[in-house]
Amino acid sequence: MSINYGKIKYFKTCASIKDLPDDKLPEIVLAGRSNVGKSSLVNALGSNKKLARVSQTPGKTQQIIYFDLDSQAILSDLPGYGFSKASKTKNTGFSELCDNYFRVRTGIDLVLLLIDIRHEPSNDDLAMLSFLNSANLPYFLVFTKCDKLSAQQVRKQLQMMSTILDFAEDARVFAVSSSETNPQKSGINDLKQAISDEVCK
Ligand SMILES: Nc1nc2c(ncn2[C@@H]2O[C@H](COP(=O)(O)OP(=O)(O)O)[C@@H](O)[C@H]2O)c(=O)[nH]1
Ligand SMILES: [Mg+2]
Repeated sequence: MSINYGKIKYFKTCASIKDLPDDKLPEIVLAGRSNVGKSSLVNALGSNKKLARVSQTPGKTQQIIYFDLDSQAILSDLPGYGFSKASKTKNTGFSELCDNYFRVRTGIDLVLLLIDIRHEPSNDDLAMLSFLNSANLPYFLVFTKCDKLSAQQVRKQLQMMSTILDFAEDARVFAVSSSETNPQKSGINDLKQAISDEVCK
């Protein structure tokens, strides 16, 4: 079995931990700072720029937005961490909703941790990665906005990232572009295949 990405549909929006959907289907979670490109990635995966709202204003959404992936999995777009000072919990940089999510949601099959290829990872990114390592959650590292750099710069940044980020040796790493103006959407097909392999195995 593999996922037909033409069949991604909007499913549900949740503003509180209380009304999460049931977790019968495998779940893929998108995590990363506000503005890193989570919504754009949903649209790139589905080749449909209207699926998820791409925002010009960082940190606005404090909601979890669910998409149905061909009735084979659900994809959860978590609120971005790092901007929403008002809802920060004391001990972590995550928004409360994002933080609580990983506590209550026990059946997560895969986390896509998105990091902007151009910038050094933030403390929140490091905290998130360290959490994923300690919780033993399967994850892919997805470096976004690669169209903003040359291929050579992308390679250089990936090398820099590998010295800063403590990721598992066998962790899968993707360098993608979800830009609407970049018809190649580089890296997206590899990522689609890898998600499908991971979730449908
Ligand atoms: N050039 C380029 N811009 C991107 C890419 N992904 C996202 N963006 C832009 O980054 C901004 C934030 O994107 P969005 O998907 O809303 O990020 P989110 O807050 O993580 O959901 C928007 O202006 C997007 O157009 C990409 O791969 N390439
Ligand atoms: Mg978004």
